[in-house]
Amino acid sequence: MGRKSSKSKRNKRKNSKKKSKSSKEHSNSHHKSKKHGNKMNDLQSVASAIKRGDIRKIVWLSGAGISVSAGIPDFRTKGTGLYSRLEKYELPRPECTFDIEYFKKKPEAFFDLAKTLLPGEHVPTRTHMFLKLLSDKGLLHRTYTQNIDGLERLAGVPEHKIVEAHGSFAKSYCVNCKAQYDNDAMRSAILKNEIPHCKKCGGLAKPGIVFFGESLPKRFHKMHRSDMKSCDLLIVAGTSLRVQPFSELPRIVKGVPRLLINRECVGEGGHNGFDFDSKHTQDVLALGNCDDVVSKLAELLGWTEELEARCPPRRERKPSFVENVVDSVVDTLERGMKALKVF
Ligand code: CNA
Repeated sequence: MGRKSSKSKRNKRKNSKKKSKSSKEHSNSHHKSKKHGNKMNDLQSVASAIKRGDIRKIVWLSGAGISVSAGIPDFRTKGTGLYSRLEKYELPRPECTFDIEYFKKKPEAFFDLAKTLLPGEHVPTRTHMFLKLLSDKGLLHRTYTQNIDGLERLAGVPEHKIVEAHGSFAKSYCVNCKAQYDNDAMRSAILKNEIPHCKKCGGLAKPGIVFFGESLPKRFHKMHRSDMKSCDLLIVAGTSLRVQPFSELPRIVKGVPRLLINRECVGEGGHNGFDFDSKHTQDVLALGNCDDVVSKLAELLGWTEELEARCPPRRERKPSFVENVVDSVVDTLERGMKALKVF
């Protein structure tokens, strides 16, 4: 099945944006967990079920939102999302950057974005470290990520627990003859703004990330159904759930709680979409930044110290090129003003 961008029927909640700002959990006192026999209506009830040992097999689905605090913009957030930066390429649609047919004709936009997403330039976020903590506690069964930044691996989540649904930068190949392309050469080309070409046939080379129109990795197809059907809690974090088939994964999960952690409400409606309102639902909505929500969840679980111990100290942010230029212009002006005795 190819990767598709879907214009589905999400964001029906007209007020979801307003709510997202308030970073509040959605509460519904009628929610009842069939499997766990307890009300499942907020983070507290999810934490209590984990503490009681009712939840032991968690599947976690991620999107770009979990890496935003690492300094990697997501795609669709207005103003800061990567798609907003692509205007100069005059793409028919921003998604074309990741469209295999478009890439073959105009690879520049993709390689421009690739630089921002290249692994090795960023450190895992608090949310990644929470995933690692769940894994260390034997609670994480699997994480399916749409991200291509490799931050789950870097956080130390074991490889067998990760499904990189949209591939990764770990391997590169030629889109024409499919020969493998040297990964160091790919990295260096991306950093130097060069377009890499196959040494054998001269075709375009690209990293092994999955484009629209390409198949998802075999591992995804092999594992997702049994994982979704056997978990006893699904957590979905930092995704707009707009890319198929990934966006369908939460719909396979039935009869167990599903927790959505996101800045906005997504994935509602249709067959077994999220339903945070009906009295039979076991779906829990925690609106807000992933890092804040996982910190709260860790607190409710009594894991704050363990989470802190795993989180790297916050790095000093290096000033950007523009900030350096502005600083030096201000310095020069100040020196000039002093010389002229303006102040
Ligand atoms: P998206 O469509 O950009 O959606 C991101 C979602 O996360 C939106 O709903 C945001 O509201 C939400 N969000 C943003 N920041 C936060 C935050 N701090 N806390 C909570 N929620 C937040 O991205 P998707 O992942 O849904 O789209 C799938 C694409 C994006 C995949 O194919 C990825 O390959 C691709 N992508 C990956 C990266 C990465 O690897 N880090 C970065 C950008 C895009």
